[in-house]
Amino acid sequence: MLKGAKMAAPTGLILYYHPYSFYAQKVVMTLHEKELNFEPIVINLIKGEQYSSTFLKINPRGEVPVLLDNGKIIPDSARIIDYLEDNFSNGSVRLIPLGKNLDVRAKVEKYRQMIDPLPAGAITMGSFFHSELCGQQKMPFIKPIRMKFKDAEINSANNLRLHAELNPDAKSVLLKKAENQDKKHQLITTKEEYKKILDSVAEVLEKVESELANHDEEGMWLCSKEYSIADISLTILLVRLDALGLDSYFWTNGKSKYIEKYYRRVQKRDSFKKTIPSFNQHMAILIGSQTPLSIGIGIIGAIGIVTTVAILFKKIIV
Ligand SMILES: N[C@@H](CCC(=O)N[C@@H](CS)C(=O)NCC(=O)O)C(=O)O
Repeated sequence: MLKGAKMAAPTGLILYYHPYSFYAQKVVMTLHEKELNFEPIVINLIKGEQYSSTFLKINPRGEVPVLLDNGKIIPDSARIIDYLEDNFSNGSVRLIPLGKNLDVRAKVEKYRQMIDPLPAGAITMGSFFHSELCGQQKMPFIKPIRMKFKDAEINSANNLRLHAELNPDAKSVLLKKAENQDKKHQLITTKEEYKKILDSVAEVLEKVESELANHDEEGMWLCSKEYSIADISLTILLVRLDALGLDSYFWTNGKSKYIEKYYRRVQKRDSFKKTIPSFNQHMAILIGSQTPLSIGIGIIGAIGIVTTVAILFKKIIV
């Protein structure tokens, strides 16, 4: 049994996740929006637990999120969200409006199809190689973490090939992933290519801004008065861009004032507060994520992070 695994909550749902995972955040927010109990199990991506042979048996891709419903394994955020919507909507909130308004439903699907394909991993990792394009990076992407992720990105393809040799059952999946990783690395480390990725985000956000600007009713979210699955995609995208310091690239300082307003509003939702770690939670996660080696180097490592965080605190949390 994986470390931290406990008995399932009454729904029988168990979620393997990490609080910083972009894709896991979408699922966590969906679960909270639908007010579904679940047992969260953290797979420590910073320590590389996703490639433990135990976890690779659950998901040979070595990725979170993965949902377990009474033993049934469902990987991939989009599949999980659809599964929850299809199987857990009786008596709980629907995030894809059904029935009466086909236009709304089509719009939700349209925005989901537009936002979800944006490459969150490439956007995130690329920002660590082109910090001149970013403004103030925020939690959790403080300097020691950015350096750690950058190193992990540089070593990722080799690491995948190593785990492929060690885990014959996951070998072909991991080798394919390593091949894709090589291509991704090439793209994100080339500034012109990374800018093209940001252009594709800008294109989507322009459509979102004009949708929000054209709402003629009060209290509208992206597609309707009900917060939908398309809103979850948009919310988590904005959270990530903001944390990477790309908010100033895309929407702050009057660049996209409807998105700016939307982002302020969505942060007040309960599900947002339960999904996106608070400052104290960040501290606990970052300290808890130290590898045995850095703990071996001494408590200095932890103190270093706490101090860095404390120094950055005033700059970051404004
Ligand atoms: N298509 C998958 C992507 C999942 C994914 O890329 N998860 C990342 C975290 S955001 C991960 O687990 N990465 C660990 C790794 O690849 O080593 C989904 O939508 O769930």
